[in-house]
Amino acid sequence: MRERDMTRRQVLGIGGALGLMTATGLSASAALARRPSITGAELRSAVPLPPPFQVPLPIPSVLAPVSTSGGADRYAMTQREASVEILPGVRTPLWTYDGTFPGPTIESRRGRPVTVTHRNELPVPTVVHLHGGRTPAASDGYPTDLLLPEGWQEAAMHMGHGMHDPRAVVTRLTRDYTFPLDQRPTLLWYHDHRMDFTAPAIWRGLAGLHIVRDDAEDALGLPAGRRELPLMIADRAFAADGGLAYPALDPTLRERPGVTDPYLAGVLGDVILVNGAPWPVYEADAARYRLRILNASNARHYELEAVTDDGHRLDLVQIGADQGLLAAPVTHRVLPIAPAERYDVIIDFSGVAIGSRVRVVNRLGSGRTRDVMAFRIARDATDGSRIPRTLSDDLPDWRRSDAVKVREFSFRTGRMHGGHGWLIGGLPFDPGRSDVTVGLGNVEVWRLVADVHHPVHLHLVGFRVLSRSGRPPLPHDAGLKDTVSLRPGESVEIITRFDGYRGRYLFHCHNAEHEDMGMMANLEII
Ligand SMILES: [Cu+2]
Repeated sequence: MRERDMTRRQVLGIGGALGLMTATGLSASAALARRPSITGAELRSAVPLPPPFQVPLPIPSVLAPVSTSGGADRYAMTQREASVEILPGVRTPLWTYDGTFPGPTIESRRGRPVTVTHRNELPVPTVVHLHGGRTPAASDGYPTDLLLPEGWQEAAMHMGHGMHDPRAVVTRLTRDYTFPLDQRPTLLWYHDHRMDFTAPAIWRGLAGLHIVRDDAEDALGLPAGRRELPLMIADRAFAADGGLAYPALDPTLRERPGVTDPYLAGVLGDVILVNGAPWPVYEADAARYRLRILNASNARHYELEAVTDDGHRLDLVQIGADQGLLAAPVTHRVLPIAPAERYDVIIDFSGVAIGSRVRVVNRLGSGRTRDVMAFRIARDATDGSRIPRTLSDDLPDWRRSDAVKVREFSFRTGRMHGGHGWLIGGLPFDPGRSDVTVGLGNVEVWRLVADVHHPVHLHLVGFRVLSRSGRPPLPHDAGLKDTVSLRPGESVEIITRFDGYRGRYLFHCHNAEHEDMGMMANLEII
């Protein structure tokens, strides 16, 4: 950050969400007591927006491997600029994986390694992280392990507020990421994770899906094939020229990180995209569907409901969490989903009148952001699917007494390099600092304490939620998670075993703007 900017921010005394609350006359504690439903500020689009439920729901294409020899699959992907029609009749320049948003989906099998050769033809360095992957550190996409574009000058490389990271492994033009995928089957997603610039890079389009399957899950009889739909939900805003609006201090994303002051708590858009289409509609059979839902938004939270034309809510039967199948189904009427969380949900349209609609709405939205997408129930159908009462029997059941250590981390606003930041344990991220060192195989309990909303993500391991502010977990905390939504003022306990691989990993807030403004920490497994 440059001195001129730091001085300006000091003079304004901006404190992000808490500063804004103070400015409106609320004390921080009063504001937290009100539990604001949104952390962040909304950008308004400058182009006319289409009516809802007109654009068909796209399904991201599945990438074909370039080779499948030796028990492993190899893929190749090019990161490049592309002009894509998101709003009907409007061309939007994006940064993409292979020319599409979302990027192509990778379908893989548990325990069968996948190597993806990424080629960077974008104008800036990138980093690929497979969110939820149990991945050796060298392929986990540490934020300074940059993949440089061909012509990038080292001297111009921004390294996080002047920090130097001697452990960074930097490559040029291409890089192989290898994923063993020795893990429970689930929906993962890959996205950019570059130091200081993750939020604007994801916003511009660098996100895609990666599904892991296994024989046991295939044998359950869940809805499959056309009746299994991935749903990547993300909000965006559009500028007058059709490009994506984003309040970056440096729109080239080359040197100066950060966003303008009103957006320090997070960037929200006024257009809700599902699989890259605005408020889409899907023509469905009157049958069960398996919805693999991902919130790929930078900062927007949702509380999803499925509402019929005559106003009643359909059950959302949760069968899986971030890290795979639950032990048994959990039925919701309203499903909260924070940035980076995934929910595996069965919805049954068999009782819905043919020709009518089921709208998926966000109870936390208002105006246009209340709608997400719709299903039009187009035809009667036979349905051989089922929802077994037992879904899996391999969930870890770590006990408090297994834990060799209990740690506490605060996730709070604060000062960073003379400006506004978001801090873990009072500190902004520094790749050169060791924050947490854990012995391989150790079980620990972590207590995570929040000021505003912070969806906290651990790399490498899944965890279970033990408690929320001293009370039992919520129904949607079931199963194995890799991202937990801390609500304003809340203290959440999680438990995990740090197994898999040794090396340098991360934990961080997945409000992507918070992440870029310091809210990450190093997790060293030895
Ligand atoms: Cu956060």
